[in-house]
Order: sequence, then C-alpha cells, then structure tokens
Amino acid sequence: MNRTYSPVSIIGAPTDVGAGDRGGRLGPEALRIAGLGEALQARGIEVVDRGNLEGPRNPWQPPVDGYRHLAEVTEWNRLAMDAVYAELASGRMPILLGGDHCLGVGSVTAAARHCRETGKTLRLLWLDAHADFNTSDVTPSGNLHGMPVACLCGLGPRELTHLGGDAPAILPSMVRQIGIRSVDEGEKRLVRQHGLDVYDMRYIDEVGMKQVMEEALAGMDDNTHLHVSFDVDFLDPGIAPGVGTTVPGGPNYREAQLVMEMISDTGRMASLDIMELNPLLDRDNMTALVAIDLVESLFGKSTLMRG
Ligand code: B3U
Ligand code: MN
Ligand code: MN
Repeated sequence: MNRTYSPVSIIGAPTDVGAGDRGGRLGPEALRIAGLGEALQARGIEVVDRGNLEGPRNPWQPPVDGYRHLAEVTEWNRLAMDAVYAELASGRMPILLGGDHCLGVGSVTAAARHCRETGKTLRLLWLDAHADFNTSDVTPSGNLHGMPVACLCGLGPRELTHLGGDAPAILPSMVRQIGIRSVDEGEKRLVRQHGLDVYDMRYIDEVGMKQVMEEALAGMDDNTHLHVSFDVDFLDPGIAPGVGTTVPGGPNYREAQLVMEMISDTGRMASLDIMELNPLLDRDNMTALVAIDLVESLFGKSTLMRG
C-alpha cells in the first residue's frame, strides 16, 4: 500500500537518567549513524533532524523515597514534552530517540495534549518486554524507566503524573501493551487492578501475532492518533542484544516486522518513540540496524507481493 506520510522530525534525548545502567545516552547517535534519517528519506519522507535536547547529567545516585533521579527525570521529560508537542502542533510527526524509557512520560503527555486540543482520540501502543507500571511502593530498583505507564495513568510522583497540567495524561483504557514478559510481583497487581490491555508473550504464542495486532489495533478510526512507544527490549535479545534489560523469549524478526507492517497499514501512527538502545551493550550497532529496519516497516516498507 502506498501511503503518504507527514514530514518527520527527529529529536534526540541522550540520557540514561531513568535507567539502571549507563550507555542509553548514546542511543540517539547510534541510530543516526546507523542511518535512520537516510532510511526514511529514501522512502520519500521529508525528514528534519532537530538535534539533541540538552538536559541534566546523570548523577548516578541511589533511590530517594523510591525514585532514582526524580528531579533530573522530570527535567528531561519537560524538555521532551515541549519538543514533541512543538512538532505535533506544526503538523509534523515527531520521532523521539531515547534515551531510556522514562522519556515516554514526556512524549505521551505531549501527544495527549495535542489530542485534547485537536479533538483526536489517543491510542497508545507500548511495545516492550516490561509493563513499565511500577510505583515507588513496588519498584525493585527505583529506576523511573520502569514506571512511565503508571505515571501517565496518574500513579506516581506528582511532578510526572501532572507533567502536562492538572490531570494525568491518559486513561488505562487507551493503552495496549505488546510483547510483555517481565512484570514484577507488585507491578502485576497494579496492572490487573487498573485493567491494562496486555498482550503478553504467552498470548502471542497461543494465538499468533496477526490476531494480537488485529485485537490491539481494533476500534481505531480516522480520528485516532496512534502513538507508538517502541522499547527496543521488546525484541528477542537474539536479534537485539543492545539494551540494558534484555529478557529472553521476545518477538523474533518476522513477528516484529509483522507488528510494524500492521501498524503501518492503519495509517494512523502520528508519533513514535525509539527507546532504550544502549550501544555499549550492542555488537557492531546491530540492534540499531534492526530497529531502523523495523522503523522502515512502520513507514510502509513491505515485502508483500500478494494482495
Ligand atoms: N521492572 C524492572 C525492570 C525494568 C523495567 N523497565 C526496564 N527494566 N527497562 C524495574 O526496575 O522496574
Ligand atoms: Mn520500557
Ligand atoms: Mn523494557
């Protein structure tokens, strides 16, 4: 299917302030060097690289009251929110390059604000090995990259749950999580309690990725703004070793490609995060290259010969 895409703006957020290991701050550069912008341009998409946001350094301190680096995480998210919002407001599609997944708070808060202002309906597709639904009470680490979905739904420190103003950014009913295979005990309780729609690996194995995506994308229409938050640890570590928290048993290359192709077919993707790539843990930038290959599928690259 030949689609036309909105012009794209690449925004780098080089920080690992919400993560448990260092190196994610190099993610944006690794994605650039692997040719993200060029790959999209080659697909006929207009691309501008806005360069990198500049936020506080990673102080590398232990958690305080259940959170590591809350002040720095908040500042990075404020920067990310403003940058993503500015692109949406000018009719462009932001691609936020992490950086760790705490940045999803800022990015999705911006998308939610844009939706409120334009009367669109937000759908959040969270591609991840983890549910990222921890709170200070249940987190095993204090790392805020394990908490963004909870913060977006209103569970967490006020600085993050109310980053965009006087209410949490989203409702749990807007979220679809795919690829989940590592959820902490207390986190599991919260996920159930708040009714998140989780397509875990067991379900993917049982019904297949095609049906999973049909269910996860169901109910969208021309008025839907689809935000895709792609944590690279969604992928099986065999094809994507360059992340801090690999979890075995993830989607393989074919399954991941189908996910991206089916998202592309909806024509509704309006904002994208590429998160958690850690080039220090990668081999020859292979994870960045796989991520870009999958992003090309998100933007319409297809091997489809039938139909
Ligand atoms: N659930 C664990 C591990 C984790 C979550 N997200 C990532 N790792 N990338 C935690 O620390 O919250
Ligand atoms: Mn994540
Ligand atoms: Mn993850």
